[in-house]
Parts: sequence; structure tokens; C-alpha cells
Amino acid sequence: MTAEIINGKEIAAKKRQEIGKEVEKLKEKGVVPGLAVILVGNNDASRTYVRNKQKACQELGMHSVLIEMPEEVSEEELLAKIDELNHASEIHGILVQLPIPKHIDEKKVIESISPSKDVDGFHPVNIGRMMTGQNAFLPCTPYGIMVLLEETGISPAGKHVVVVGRSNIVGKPVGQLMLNHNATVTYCHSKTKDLKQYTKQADIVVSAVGIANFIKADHIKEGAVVIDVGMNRNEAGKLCGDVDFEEVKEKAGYITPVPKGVGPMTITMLMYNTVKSAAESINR
Ligand code: L34
Repeated sequence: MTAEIINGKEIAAKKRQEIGKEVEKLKEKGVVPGLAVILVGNNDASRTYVRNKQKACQELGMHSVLIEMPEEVSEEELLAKIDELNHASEIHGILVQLPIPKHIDEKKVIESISPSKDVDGFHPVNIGRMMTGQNAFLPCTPYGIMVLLEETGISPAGKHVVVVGRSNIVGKPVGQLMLNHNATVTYCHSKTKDLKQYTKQADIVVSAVGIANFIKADHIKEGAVVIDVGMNRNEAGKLCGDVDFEEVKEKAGYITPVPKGVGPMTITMLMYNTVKSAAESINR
């Protein structure tokens, strides 16, 4: 079987058109959705992702501010900046691009963002709301994966989803969203013994481990859906996912490429959440 390639860039473009219409409606009501991104230090990959986020804001006619802070910035200074943004009426979404330097407590930073502006969906309040099925900002990468599946006509209901990776940003929440959509979910991670035994049973595999060419054809059941969340660089410095694409695409039913797979959807759902926050700010 040769897999159908899920074109994340194309689906993202379609979704962004819909979001653009919402932006126009809000502008008619006098509200311009605004996103503030804080970038700490000098990580080239982070810089690229943040640039893509700003570009998306511009294309949708949204307000965006980038706050750059040096690697040595103190935790107090970062928290003070977040507090300022929590109170800024023209800002509806606040995002601190991860990773941040080790001397700053990441959990403390995330908890300092107002849940009503936490467009990343990383605040424990939003995570709890997601888990209990209440109105919440859903984390952008997991949400983007759900939309990719929906747009491709794949329902997780009744399917066995195997998530490889258990980060707070991707692995844990994507399993939760799949569960909310009636999938049967198995979580695997670096301590899992005999990973293949699990992944081979999966109707849908979501890989978020951060190791290039980690998932091979013999991990995958014939015809399975393979979602690659990896953003790795190979020996040649080329961007690649967790999945050995050339090999796995001959066996899978559907596969997402890297780039132009999950990445553009992450940014799209960030735009969606920011517009949602702006709309909700009207009634507060
Ligand atoms: N706070 N930190 C916070 N929120 C996030 O949602 C993120 N993430 C992850 C890293 N840190 C974060 C992102 O934004 C990963 N991520 C992200 C976003 C966009 C892209 C990749 C990762 C992206 O634009 N990918 C392009 C290719 C980019 C390139 O050429 O390097 C793609 O087509 O996949």
C-alpha cells in the first residue's frame, strides 16, 4: 500500500481562511485580535517557529507583538512582563515560546499567564477543563492533529490510537483529545518495553519523541494512519520528523510529512485560539 499524504499546509490554509472571516467580524465590532509572543534567548528553531506565528498573524490582519528577552533574563523580569500583558486590553493571547533557559521555572511561568489569555492551552486550568470536557483553550499541536484527521475524513471513534511520547505539550494532551473523541488510547514512551508490540496494533500512531527515523515500517500495521509530530534535524541539518517517511509511506494508509504536516496546523490553531479569546473578551 502507498499512503495518502496528508497535506497539513493545504488544510492549514483552508482553516486560516475561515479564521480570517472571524477576524473581519471582530474588527467590525471594534476588536482586533492580538497575540503577544515572548521569545527568550537565541534558539534558531524557536526563532523560525515564532517568525511563522507572526507571519500568520499579519496575513490574517491580527495584531501581533514580539517581545525578545536575553538568555540571562531573570525569572522576575519575565513574570513582570507576563503580568503587564495579562492586564493589556489589546492583547488576547500570551505565549512564551518553549524551551526557556533552565534557570527559569517553566511551570511557574505557565501558571502566571491568565487562563483567559493562555492560547497555548498549557495552563493547568485549561488542561483540567480539557480533561473534563469543558470550554477550554486546547493545546495547539494536539488540536491541530484532531483537525487534520477530521479534514481527512478519519474519525478516531472506536480506533486504537497509540501515542508515542508523553510530554505535557503533545503526548499527554493528544491522547486525552483522542479519548474525548471515543478512541481507545495507549501511551508509550522511552521506558516502554517492546514498543513495536504496541505500535503494530495501532489504527492511528502519533509519534512525538524527537528522534529522527525512530518509527520504521515494521512498527506500523498495514494501512494505519501515521501522524508525525517530530521536528528534528538530521546529520545534514535537514528538518525531518520521527518517522522514516520513505519506508513508512509504502505501508501506511495515511501519513503526515515533515515539514508541511503538523507544524502549519499548530500555528493555525494558535490563530484560532487567539481569535476565540478576542471574541470571548467582548462578553467579559
Ligand atoms: N509555548 N512553545 C510554545 N507553544 C508552542 O506551540 C510551541 N511549539 C513547539 C515548540 N515550542 C512551543 C511550536 O510552536 C513546536 N512548535 C512549532 C510550530 C511551528 C512549526 C514547528 C514547530 C513550523 O512552522 N513548522 C514548519 C517548518 C518550520 C521550519 O522550516 O523549520 C512545518 O512545515 O512543519
